[in-house]
Amino acid sequence: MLGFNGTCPGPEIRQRQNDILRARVENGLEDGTLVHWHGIRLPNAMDGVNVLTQDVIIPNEGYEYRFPVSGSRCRNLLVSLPLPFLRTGRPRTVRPLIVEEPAPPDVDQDITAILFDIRLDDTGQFDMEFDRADFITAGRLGNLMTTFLSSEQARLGDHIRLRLINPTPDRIFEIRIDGLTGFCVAYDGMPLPELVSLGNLKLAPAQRIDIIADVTGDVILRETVPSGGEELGGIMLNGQRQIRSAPIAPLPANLVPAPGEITQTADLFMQGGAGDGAHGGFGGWAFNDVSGLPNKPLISARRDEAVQVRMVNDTAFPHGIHLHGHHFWETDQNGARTHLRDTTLVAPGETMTIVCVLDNPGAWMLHCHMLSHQADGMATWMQVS
Ligand SMILES: [Cu+2]
Repeated sequence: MLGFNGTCPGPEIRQRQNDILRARVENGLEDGTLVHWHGIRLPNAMDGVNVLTQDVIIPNEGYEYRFPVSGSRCRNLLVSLPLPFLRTGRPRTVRPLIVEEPAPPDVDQDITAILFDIRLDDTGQFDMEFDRADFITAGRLGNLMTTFLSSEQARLGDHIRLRLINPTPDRIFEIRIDGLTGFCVAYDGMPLPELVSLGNLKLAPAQRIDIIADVTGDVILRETVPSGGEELGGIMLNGQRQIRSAPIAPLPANLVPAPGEITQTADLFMQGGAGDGAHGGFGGWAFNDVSGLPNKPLISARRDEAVQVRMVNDTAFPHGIHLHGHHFWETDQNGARTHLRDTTLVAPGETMTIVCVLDNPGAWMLHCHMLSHQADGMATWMQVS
């Protein structure tokens, strides 16, 4: 397997909002690699995307990433992903990067929960087999699911923050959490203006959910679909504290510019997959009849333009579409803006229109975050000048 600093997932990085993050990457792999700082609003040159922003770091060479995290704009809970990956069947690896608020909410424990999905062979080793069929269906799903929790003990009555991250290549997690009474307070690092109840939770690859809740029993994460309750990990009770009655409040909002008049609209037709015909380009998946990064961007915008992308999923599989360097609004059927996210899950047959203020200059990837689909061509980009 690949790892950061000897482990997978790698050790957590914690930064305060507005701090400068400096990360010296030494490539000890046999292949070129990069680090992408998913969900962080950063200068384009630091985005870690081969072709668009940076050449790969070759074996035995290093590179220093350096950027502020990130004005008052970004409070993202996120993962970093070395590329390239997958065409060889090898996974990329991840580590959490937690960006703390200047005045974080008062909790007894701040726990990171990394959902994990891996395919092992019959000897228990990482399965290196490359199966073409995975890439043109739901992706390279594993046969072992678990959760890496930064703490596995809590007291009855503890007031905790739980940061759920789905850094898996292709697995959509549908889960519920027993033993917690509380609310979702942020999606993809963006505070929710209103608290959302803790029911069934769904996380596409690369999505994150922040929860603030009281511990009312053993905290067990369970898969709801498809298994109907398989245990993914837990936080066990080891005592009791006096239950406090402090209400849970929404986190203070991040400063994201509200969109003015929409100046450009683009359609993004998702195509390909098993059973579909061929499309232009190299792979089994395509956007707008091009598989792989097109020469021209989907949208070329001047800085601060508000744009809209209508994403049409005519394929037989769900896709989690991610835009780099920005967050965007999902919209409902009436066109009203709903949640700010950086990755949106679009079900088969569904159309999702997103609205985004393109206020970060550079060339930014827009791609399916099912990494098997991305590796097989489901990627485009936006140019902001
Ligand atoms: Cu996809």
